[in-house]
Amino acid sequence: MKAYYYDDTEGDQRLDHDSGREISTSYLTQLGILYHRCPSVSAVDEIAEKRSYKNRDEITVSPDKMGAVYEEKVKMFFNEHLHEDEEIRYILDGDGFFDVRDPKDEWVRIRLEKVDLIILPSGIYHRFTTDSKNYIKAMRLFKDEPKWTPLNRAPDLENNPHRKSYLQNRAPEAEMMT
Ligand code: KMT
Ligand code: NI
Repeated sequence: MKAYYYDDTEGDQRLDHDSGREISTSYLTQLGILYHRCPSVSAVDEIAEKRSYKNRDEITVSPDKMGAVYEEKVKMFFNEHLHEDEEIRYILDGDGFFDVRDPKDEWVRIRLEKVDLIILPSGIYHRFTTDSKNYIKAMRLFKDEPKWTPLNRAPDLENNPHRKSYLQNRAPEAEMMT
């Protein structure tokens, strides 16, 4: 895992876009994002157990697996959105980027690779992309039913209870940093 500010330059979303401004894991925590390195699935099982995540599936995002719709899917994952539930992803193979908004509305890019597990809180604006290798395999954890309806960014969403609760619970220090 490596986190840094996105450089906001033109160019394919799958390029690194590394501004060189690095971000610590503790800053991610202030944004409400939890990161764990899980060398084995038993470490994932423990986290799942603690948070009552009973179910899981696996997704492979690659042209090989998805065929012609791959490019379309990758663009779709990159639309800025939030969910009314946590988004937990455990990377089984390959790598990819989760971008999340900081309090100044700048993009923070989180590079994930095999054995990385991330928990995005509900209500945080984010997006996902594969990198230039175009391959990631991830485990998706969910409580009862998969509930990943993306709510695309819109002014109205500031009234969404999950959005409000995220903004209220985010560490106040997060706004002072950067
Ligand atoms: C998501 O919610 O954006 C995804 O599931 C993307 C693939 S998981 C690495
Ligand atoms: Ni999402």
